[in-house]
Amino acid sequence: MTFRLSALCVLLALAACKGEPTETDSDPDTDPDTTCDTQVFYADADQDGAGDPDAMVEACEAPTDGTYVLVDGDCDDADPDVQMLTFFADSDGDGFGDPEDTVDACEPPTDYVDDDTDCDDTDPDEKPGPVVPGRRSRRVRKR
Ligand SMILES: [Ca+2]
Ligand SMILES: [Ca+2]
Ligand SMILES: [Ca+2]
Ligand SMILES: [Ca+2]
Repeated sequence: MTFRLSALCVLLALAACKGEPTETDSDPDTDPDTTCDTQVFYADADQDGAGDPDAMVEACEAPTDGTYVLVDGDCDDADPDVQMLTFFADSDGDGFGDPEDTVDACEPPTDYVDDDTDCDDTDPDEKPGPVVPGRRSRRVRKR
């Protein structure tokens, strides 16, 4: 009699256990689909080695439909000759840039232009173009 009751208890316990939801399948730590380290890939349509920052994909492995790379920074992903563009500082604001002071970017930063022909970037009056009559250039002044 005692044995039968014990067996019944075991059966009831098993039945109750079966009804409980199993947590292992929904646990993100043990789910094989999320155990890889995702990386950000950038589409490299012109295959110059630099990706388009506007066409990024987050995945475990590089997508197979097209060329993807791990580095971005391609300002023009349709032209393999163009990656970053070079801009020149225009400190005096005359619209002409200093060839000695450059920065690589896709868009010109504040006070930078895509011109490198300013002969004196501290003087807005010193710039390429017709020489103002009667004005003496500082660059030819020598001791
Ligand atoms: Ca590219
Ligand atoms: Ca390019
Ligand atoms: Ca300038
Ligand atoms: Ca100038």
